[in-house]
Amino acid sequence: MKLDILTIPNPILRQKSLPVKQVDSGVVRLLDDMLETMYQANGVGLAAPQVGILSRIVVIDIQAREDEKQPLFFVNPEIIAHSEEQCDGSEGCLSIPNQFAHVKRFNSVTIRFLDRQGKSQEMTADGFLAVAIQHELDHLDGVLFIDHLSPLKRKMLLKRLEKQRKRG
Ligand code: GNR
Ligand code: NI
Repeated sequence: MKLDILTIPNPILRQKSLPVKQVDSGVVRLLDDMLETMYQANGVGLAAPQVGILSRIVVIDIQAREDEKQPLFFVNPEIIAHSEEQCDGSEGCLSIPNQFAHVKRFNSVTIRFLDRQGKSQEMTADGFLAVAIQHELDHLDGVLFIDHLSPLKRKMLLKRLEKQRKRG
């Protein structure tokens, strides 16, 4: 089932999500609904608070090709290590439509999480996957990519969003 994606300034996006107690059938259904919603919106990641659910649940698929889908499911993800080096890449967010800006992130991160079967896993990611993971984990703490910008850049981006919304 496709879910509705919340956009700023919805206050739910600013709340902290709670850990999942058990990966039960309800959580699996949410993971699948989030994946469907993300694909339909042409996103590469989606966090549960973006669909109004304050649980620590994330889906990611950075594979662009339709015939080579590589969905990743993360429940209660935590960064347990990261590189010293940082990189700078352009980011967007389905909750901040059509706005992009450069954000500094760690080059590589190691995360611990529960998979779709409820099994504890660890994974090290770099490149764009590492960026997507950090972007999604931020959502679970009510943090958006615009929070990493200078106040001036954030203000300009929000102004652009307002203008775009008024144009319809
Ligand atoms: O679709 C998305 N693209 C994207 C591009 C660069 C860095 C992060 C992302 S995640 C975003 C989808 C989204 O808003 N996830 O929370
Ligand atoms: Ni986002």
